[in-house]
Amino acid sequence: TETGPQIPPAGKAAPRLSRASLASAGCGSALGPAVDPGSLRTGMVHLGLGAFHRAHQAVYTEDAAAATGDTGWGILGVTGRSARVADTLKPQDGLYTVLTKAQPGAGSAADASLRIIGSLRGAVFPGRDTPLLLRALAEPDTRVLTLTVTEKGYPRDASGHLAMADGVAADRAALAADSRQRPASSDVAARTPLGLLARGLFARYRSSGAPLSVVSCDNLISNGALTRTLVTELAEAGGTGFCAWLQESVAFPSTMVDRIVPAATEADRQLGSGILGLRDEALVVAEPFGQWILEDAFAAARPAWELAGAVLTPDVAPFEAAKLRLLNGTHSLLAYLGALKGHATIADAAADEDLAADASALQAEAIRTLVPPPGVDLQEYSASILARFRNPALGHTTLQVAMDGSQKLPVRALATVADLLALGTVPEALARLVAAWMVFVYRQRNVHGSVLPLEDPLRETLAAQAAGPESGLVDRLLDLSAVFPPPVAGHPGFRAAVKVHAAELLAAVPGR
Ligand code: CS2
Repeated sequence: TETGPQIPPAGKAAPRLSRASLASAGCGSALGPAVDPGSLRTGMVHLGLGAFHRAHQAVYTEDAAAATGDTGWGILGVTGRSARVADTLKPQDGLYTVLTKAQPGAGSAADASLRIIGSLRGAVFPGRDTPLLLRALAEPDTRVLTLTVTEKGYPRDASGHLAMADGVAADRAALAADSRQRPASSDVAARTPLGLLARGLFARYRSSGAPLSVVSCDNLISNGALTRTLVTELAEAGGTGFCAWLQESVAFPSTMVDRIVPAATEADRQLGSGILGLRDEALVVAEPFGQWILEDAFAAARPAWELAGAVLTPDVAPFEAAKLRLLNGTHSLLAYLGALKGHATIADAAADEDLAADASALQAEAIRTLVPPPGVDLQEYSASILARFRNPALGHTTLQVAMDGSQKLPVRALATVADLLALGTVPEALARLVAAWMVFVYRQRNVHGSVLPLEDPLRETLAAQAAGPESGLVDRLLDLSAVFPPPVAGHPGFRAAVKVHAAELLAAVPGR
């Protein structure tokens, strides 16, 4: 091994991104932000301050503000289970960069471009900032609340009703306690995003009562209606007056969001600081493509997102179904089959001819269940999705997409399976996806014997249910009613198809 002085990489020596460093570096204007962060007032709260929000809604919101000159749409971002992102953004005054990575050699645009975003005006953590957040949600200037809290952030049972998952009962008790105080002033920390939302809405009901729109941006079927149901069921603890106000004054438009946002690496941060001359610890990476389709059903003012490329439409459902089934379903297929086969990234999996054939077959099956959204050719849409997956610059890992399969499969694959079974077809590519997930859960290794960690909120349940002889694996996992709806679990033809694919994959991936 080498000895001698370690020379820090150039990127590490750069000063940290902040409003002051940006002003003195004089590199601002060309790279953004497109709005003067100092002029923005908070008009929007966002729950789930992960990379996806920073590369999607925050960018659309900034572009809308730049297009209109409206300074009323600064964002207060709320982190999930840890304070880390809030603590990273604080010394940067909420500023961060988006590193967009195109297909190398595609078109004339540079392969990587950087943009500074200034629309995030605060970042807080419910574990210590719940009282501040309840006040922010009560504030009449806050007119929009967006959420990206992932599939597991919507605790629901198989029929779409509120499930008493970890923290939900505590949040319900806290809401009941809030409702017994005047003014509502509980400083107990919220445990779940939905709990925070219900309590924030209650604080609003008790103060101004001004209308508000709650905009779910997660990959779920009818995400607006689902959010309304779950919040309303939680809100019962706040009393009937509150429930009536919710019904009248809070809108829950559905939305479809799309942008591939892989986890940023140290190499990405160094690439960014090479371009900017400043070090950004909160940099996010994204593909060039972005899409946002929103149901035009708001209760109050909203940013002019349509001026930033978003589409407002009366019915999001066909867009949402096409995206979930053709993009996310295929993504999961490449993630599980790819991870098992030893492919580290989605791009590598998509470049594997066998897997590409499986991906196209899954899309062909899914298309049979879809109504084309207005102006969309589903064949072209499918092909464009596979081209995006093949972008090697993204480095999107198969393990990142493989995460939380128990929450994702019902939405992006099993609803499609149920529709096809009802049409009298047993879908082979979808059966292969289900088998790949099962073998991923069971083996937790790839064909080379390397460990594939299982990250899933149902990890323990899955491991316990999978344990046992190989021959019964498919039957044991199909019994999990939290994942497999009865029409899928109970279909003998589908069960048999999954068994054939599982046997083949089990033979290819060695056991311990
Ligand atoms: C992916 C999505 O991680 C996953 O499950 O399928 O995050 C996907 O990248 C986005 O939905 C693209 O819009």
